[in-house]
Amino acid sequence: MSDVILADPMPELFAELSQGRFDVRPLESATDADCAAAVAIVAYSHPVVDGPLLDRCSKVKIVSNHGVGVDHIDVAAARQRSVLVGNTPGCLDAATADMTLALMLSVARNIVIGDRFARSSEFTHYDPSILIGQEVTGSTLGIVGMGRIGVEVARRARAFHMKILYHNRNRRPDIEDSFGVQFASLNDLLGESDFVTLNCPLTEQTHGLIGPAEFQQMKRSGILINMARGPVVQTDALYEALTTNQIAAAGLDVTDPEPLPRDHPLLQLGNVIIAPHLGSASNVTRRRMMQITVDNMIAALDGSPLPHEVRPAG
Ligand code: 8YV
Repeated sequence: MSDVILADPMPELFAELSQGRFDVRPLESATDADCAAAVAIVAYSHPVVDGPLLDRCSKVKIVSNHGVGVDHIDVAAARQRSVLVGNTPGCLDAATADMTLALMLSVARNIVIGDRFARSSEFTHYDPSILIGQEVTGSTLGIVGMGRIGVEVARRARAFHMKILYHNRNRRPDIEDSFGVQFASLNDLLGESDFVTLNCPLTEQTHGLIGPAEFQQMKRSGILINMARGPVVQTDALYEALTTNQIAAAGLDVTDPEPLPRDHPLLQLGNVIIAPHLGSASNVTRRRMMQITVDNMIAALDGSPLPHEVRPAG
């Protein structure tokens, strides 16, 4: 009999890359029998994997996360139960940075609203006075979170001749010279940037990082891009900032909650673009992510070191 894996993300790709070796049961609706039989959990960024779930899964050796962010996994609880945790760093940096730029450009240059207008019956003649956006080239970009993805965003922003500020837990002298970026306090970054992009992980320190005081600090013409996790931004404060001209617009790849309730007022605003968490969603990247997810899982089941192991913070 093949080993039982509790998994939800991309079942066909998982089966292909794991060569159909495993008997896969859904994680989100796992029964006690599924849990008791499982040797691994393949998680992704939503369903919570915590101590009580792991207690139901006494044979599980690894939680292999399809993605880099592990804020939904209680890594310390896994460690206490001798369960390994794996993730997929590195392979999704380019795709997520591409999406960061895509959202910046789309918000700044009215791509979504322009698309709706161009398809509508109202578009009867070319008018050079409509939908005039903000110039991206030569403007100032503030990157919050200068990890691997932040670095890739900076690399792309340089091609747009942007002045680049960054804020990070630790200063990164290694990249300040090579990428021409300048370290700034969060307040200075917010006050000076035309675009603020969030590319940090969700941690205790970044939970609710952008709230009323931070929106007050931003330029009125400022554009916020959230590529991190929804809870890094306080949703009510974001709505307030967008409706009282504290900031000009926002591009959100993630929201809190995700998805927003279908009647949430944020969904009615014309100055926000929302993507359904597409940061790493390119064909090449999703395949690489799944390959690493499978490699981590098989390594743990074979008792070998994980290609990418997550250890508890601290
Ligand atoms: C994925 C992500 O969308 O890597 C992450 O942390 O948020 C994304 O790349 C997610 O993990 C879905 O599997």
